[in-house]
Amino acid sequence: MDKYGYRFSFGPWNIHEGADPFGPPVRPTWDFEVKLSVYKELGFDAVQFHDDDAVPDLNDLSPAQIGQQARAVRQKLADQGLVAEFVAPRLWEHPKTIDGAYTSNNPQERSYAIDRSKKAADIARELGTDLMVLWLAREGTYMREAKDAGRAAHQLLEAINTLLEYDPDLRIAIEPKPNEPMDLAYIPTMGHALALGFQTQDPGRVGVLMESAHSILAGLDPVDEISFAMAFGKLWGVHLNDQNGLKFDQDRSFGSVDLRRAFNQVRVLDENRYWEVGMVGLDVKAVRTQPNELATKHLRNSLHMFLKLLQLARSLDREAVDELIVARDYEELDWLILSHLMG
Ligand code: XUL
Ligand code: MN
Repeated sequence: MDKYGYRFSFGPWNIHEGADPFGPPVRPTWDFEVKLSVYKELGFDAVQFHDDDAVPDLNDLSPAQIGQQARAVRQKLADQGLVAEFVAPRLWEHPKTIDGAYTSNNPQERSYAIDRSKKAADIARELGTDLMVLWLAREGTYMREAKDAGRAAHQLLEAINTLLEYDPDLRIAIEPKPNEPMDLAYIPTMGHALALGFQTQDPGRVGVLMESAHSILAGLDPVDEISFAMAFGKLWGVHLNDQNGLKFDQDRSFGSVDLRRAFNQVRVLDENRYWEVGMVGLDVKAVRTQPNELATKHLRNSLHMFLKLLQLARSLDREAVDELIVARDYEELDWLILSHLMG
């Protein structure tokens, strides 16, 4: 399979048991090793990690034990010809993160979040990646009066500065999302994430990760979110997927809801030579109805969709597009794109 220089990744959570807020798992859990064994055959090159995907129960382990376990995971990756793309601290499940992590109203809980993130940075180093992704799951409010958004912005800044100081080689990509689990999140869009990054003590080491579903949930077009971040050289990761309107975060297969929007995401990534800066991450989940033995098809479909849309992006008649733009004949442009997509 020719991947045109692009590298593809997903996380162990993308092979999922199918639980939702109203029902238990419907598929058995796959061992981590079994998950690793399907990456290559599906065409993937790299693994995305939460800190505890790599080192389960890390809160109960000493730094030496964490190091040892992370090194063992690195070996398992190497055995499969895989690498780690990033590590993300999981700051949303522990009782100390009920009221937020870096922005909790409780100072001990804020320190827990920082300590946990430092451990995630250590794991990233052991896994051989310099990239940390920060999805700020619980930084936000259910009750507007419970926290102060200005103070929260400074707390987030301080947390990122602390991590940049802790590991001088670390790069941090902030993954914005407007809601879920929070009612209102503090870093809902690319603009918020970039503004925060530019204020840090080492802006050259802070970028963003764009997830299609998150942009759509914010009422924005992922295509413009990608272009905005790439205009400043800040798009260091993507979570391509799809989303059917303003409802729960669906993580649908890439391109399965809006083909034209998916085409344009691939087109702008390719026009900006994304293959030189980052991997194509696919944060997709099989729908709950999918039988266990067929529960990797969403990954296969998403990767193939990217490659098919890449061919369409590269075979688009650019001269014809430019002529229509000059003529301001945008209706004909509309038709040209639709005809190109329909083949
Ligand atoms: C949550 C989400 C996460 C992050 C990684 O919506 O997208 O999977 O991508 O922590
Ligand atoms: Mn994501």
